Amino acid sequence: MRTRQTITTMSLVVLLANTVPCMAGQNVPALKDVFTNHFLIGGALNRNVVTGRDPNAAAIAEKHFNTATAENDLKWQRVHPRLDQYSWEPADNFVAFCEKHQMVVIGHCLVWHSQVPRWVFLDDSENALTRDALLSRMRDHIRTVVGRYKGRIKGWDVVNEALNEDGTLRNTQWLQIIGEGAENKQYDYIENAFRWAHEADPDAELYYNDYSLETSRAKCDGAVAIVNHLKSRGIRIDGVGIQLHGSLAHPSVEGLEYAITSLAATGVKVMMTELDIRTQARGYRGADVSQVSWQNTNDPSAAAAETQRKLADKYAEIFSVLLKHEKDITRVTFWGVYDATSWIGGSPLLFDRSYQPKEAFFAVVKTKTSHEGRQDGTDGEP
Ligand code: 9MR
Repeated sequence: MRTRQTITTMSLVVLLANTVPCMAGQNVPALKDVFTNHFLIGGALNRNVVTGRDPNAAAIAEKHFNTATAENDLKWQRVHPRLDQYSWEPADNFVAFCEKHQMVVIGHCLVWHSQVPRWVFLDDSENALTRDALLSRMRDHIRTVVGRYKGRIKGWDVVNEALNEDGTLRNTQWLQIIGEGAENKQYDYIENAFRWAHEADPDAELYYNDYSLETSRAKCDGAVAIVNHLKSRGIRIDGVGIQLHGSLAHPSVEGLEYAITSLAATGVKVMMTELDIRTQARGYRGADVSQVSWQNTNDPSAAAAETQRKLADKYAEIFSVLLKHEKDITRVTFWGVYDATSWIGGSPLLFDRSYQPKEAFFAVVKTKTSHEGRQDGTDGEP
């Protein structure tokens, strides 16, 4: 009886040992190893991944990523839903997961016009806060959140998506109330956010993060202006995140190279912080989730061989550019772990809905071999 039970248990172990690795794509090289001499490789993690409710996704993350970003749980609305209430558990779980798996932890994000509760900008009578009151609210939030993870979160997206497509500052409540419409104060909320983040954790890296920097030169120039402004005031900024929400048709090589080289020329690190490539040919192209609906994310051809080939080609093109500019690039983070975790629907990541590596995964790995081939004068073949 005992022997039979042992055999049954052993068969189960063998079965699981064969299933789980296969589900997590264990027989393929780990992306973090492939790019170990080039840049960190990471992903945005959601609650299911870090709490074990999606163990196959967690297995992909553990194997392939050496850095991770909280997809949502450090956003103001999630971590600080009410004036006197912080909600730490999900963010704590995220940080603990990263530490357990030796991942560089990235905090996203401190000051953003989206996913921020209404109360933040209102006083007790529901009137707009004064400039000083909003500054003090922002300072408390930054001190509390950055302070809690001092020494544990390596880098923060301090200000997220502050720019319009034409490179001017977006007319958010942060700008309206703190900037007071005066030109000389327009960068004021950004300056203060970076200053207070630095005070709260002097060792943390501080980033400005935005989308479409690789498609709009004017917007990229706006990001360059932010960096130069902060530097001219002696305020710490370590890097700029190019989110890189791409599509099968963009970015162009020229657009991506323009963004990388012009940002790097300011002396900051450049990182791809939210990489995905939407497979839908039509529909909304930006990164604002409020514009995304079932109609424009539904993609009946997502799994088609032609779509997957185009996806692989676009990823390969992007990674070739990233490797070419590797001296300026410190990190490449995918916005999700596998397709079912993506905000955008379709088939935008390297692992499909069954957790299997896609053609795009192998195309990305191959860019490394080709890059090394180019460097040592061979064609990259073994
Ligand atoms: O992927 C995120 C999605 O789950 C959220 O609903 C959404 C709103 O908070 O944010 C998504 O992530 C965004 C990121 O925080 C900032 N850049 C654009 C990303 C995609 O919308």
